[in-house]
Amino acid sequence: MKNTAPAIFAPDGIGDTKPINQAMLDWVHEIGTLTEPENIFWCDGSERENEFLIAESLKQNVLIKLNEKKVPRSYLHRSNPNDVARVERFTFICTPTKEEAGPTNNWSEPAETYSKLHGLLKGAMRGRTMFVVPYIMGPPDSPLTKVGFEITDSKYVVLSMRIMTRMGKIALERLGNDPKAEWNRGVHSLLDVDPARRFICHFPQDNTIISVGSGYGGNVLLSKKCLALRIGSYLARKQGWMAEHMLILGVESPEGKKHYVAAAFPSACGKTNFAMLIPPKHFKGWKVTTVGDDIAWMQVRDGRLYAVNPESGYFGVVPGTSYKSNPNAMKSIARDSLYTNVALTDDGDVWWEGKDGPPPAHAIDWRGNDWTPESKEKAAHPNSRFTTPMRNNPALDSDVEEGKGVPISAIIFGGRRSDTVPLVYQALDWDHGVYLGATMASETTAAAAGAVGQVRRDPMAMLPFCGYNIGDYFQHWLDIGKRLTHPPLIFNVNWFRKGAGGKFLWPGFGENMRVLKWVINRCEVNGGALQSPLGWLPGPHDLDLEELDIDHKCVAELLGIDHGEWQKEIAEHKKFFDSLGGVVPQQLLSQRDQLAARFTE
Ligand code: GTP
Ligand code: SPV
Ligand code: MN
Repeated sequence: MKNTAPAIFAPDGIGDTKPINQAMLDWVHEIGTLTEPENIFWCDGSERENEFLIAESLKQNVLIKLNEKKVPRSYLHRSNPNDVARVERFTFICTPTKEEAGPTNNWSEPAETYSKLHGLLKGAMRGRTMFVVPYIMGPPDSPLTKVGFEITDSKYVVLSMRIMTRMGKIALERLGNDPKAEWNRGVHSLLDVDPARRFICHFPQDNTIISVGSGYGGNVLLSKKCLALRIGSYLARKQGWMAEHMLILGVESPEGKKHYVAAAFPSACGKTNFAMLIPPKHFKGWKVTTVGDDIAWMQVRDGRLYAVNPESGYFGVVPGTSYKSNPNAMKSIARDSLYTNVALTDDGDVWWEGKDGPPPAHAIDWRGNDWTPESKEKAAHPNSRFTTPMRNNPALDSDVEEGKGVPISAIIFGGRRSDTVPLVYQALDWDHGVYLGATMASETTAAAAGAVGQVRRDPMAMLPFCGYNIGDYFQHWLDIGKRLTHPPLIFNVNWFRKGAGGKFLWPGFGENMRVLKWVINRCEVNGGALQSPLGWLPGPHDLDLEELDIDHKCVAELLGIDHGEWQKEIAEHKKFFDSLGGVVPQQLLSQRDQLAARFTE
């Protein structure tokens, strides 16, 4: 096997912080015996360690240093061109039975899968360094917070984990020496980055993840989609909480009243942008703050839903990010950032499609080839990403470290739909809201390998991330509702509806504040709405469209409900539920009947 990650040799005092927990040490020993690394590097998350790893990564061309004046302390990483996104086809939930994984997951039998993966891992780290990365997910004093360890042979993974999680000593201290402590075991090896030997496997019953053959974020930062969502959702159901693919934002009115909102949009459908929204001029005195941009862990407290962000950094889509669309993201990634698969300019800066200003006359594209504005290829990969600490976000919410979480007033579902789905509407109650989530659909994006732009059902934006049977997941949502005396109101949004000319009808980005304000008004019980077959819809004067240059006709189109389109949509709901083979709770089936009936009233 080609050595894609040659060993590094650390001086004394770096890479030697061994944990004291014997169960942990035994596991590392076991994986070491299997993978036969040249040496073991025990990470402590320190500044000194980070500097050493960066220096070694530069030597091995894992990273390219960017111009210190333009983007201080920031680096470019180019992935293998065959490895630029999540691979849903090679992602498996390995529960003891197929039923537990359910109809929407790839399942494979645990013993067989372990044995296959151990075969692939045998001797896989020869000539490489095995890094042991301790981390926690969640604010240090949250009862939901989890300890994880990731073993990896990738320096890029270690450097990314230090940004994305609370990494190092904090986790060793939390783990302590209890041999029975609960912690997640993650094993990652690049192998030779061959798509034919690429598998991302989850063993929820063992709190274990094994990922091989990839170096791309969502496949290898095992804290994120693998632990915080797939294993997380499995644990959440067992333990009575929720692990969701949701951003969390705070919104404060000029009067100083604050609400928190969680929103589930599928991959590359606008979570990071919505979480960092800056209200337009007209909304003087309104303030939006970010708690999280991708994942929410939520629990019931005193009959309300409270959310924490388990992560400590953002792994965000780069293309389209500009001072016009998302100034807070631009400020966040102006330093201390890892860029993956963007273009490199001749003066050592980064560039991508949609960045402010004119394109550079010459650059090196994401594959390392010469690029000019005349080139047919994109300079940055459509799923190029930034990795940046949340501390860099000027709009970071002051309660981001609050262990009990922030109280959620509204949950918003949303997808990328060119037609059918209005800009915004509100569910009639919790169960109806669960139905909206369960039936939501979105056009596929570059965040996952495969065709782009195809409408598919993506319940609660969790299709690729639910670690167990989707029918049980729906039931869990319904059960949580029963425990809430003050449930969040539930909404559906669609920033992506297109007009006859194929152009987006809604300006989006900061202007989404107008929709958010209506949502908040509804939470405050002072927002007007009209009843429609779908639920509550803003009337022509309920949305604050002051100072927005938009046609009345556009607004009517955005809020319009086309009965023909909805007959088809309801038929698609039925088809989807039928395809799940009888696991859908009765309440949701009857929600569909009620929806269909409202159209005939
Ligand atoms: P993941 O990190 O994959 O989970 O993506 P995400 O849901 O955080 O999406 P993100 O905010 O990164 O946006 C993805 C793409 O959608 C980017 O190219 C954005 O520019 C674009 N986008 C985000 N918000 C809007 C919007 O309101 N309107 C339009 N038209 N595009 C948007
Ligand atoms: C997503 O695809 O939803 C992401 C990016 O947030 S990744 O971490 O790669 O999954
Ligand atoms: Mn995501």
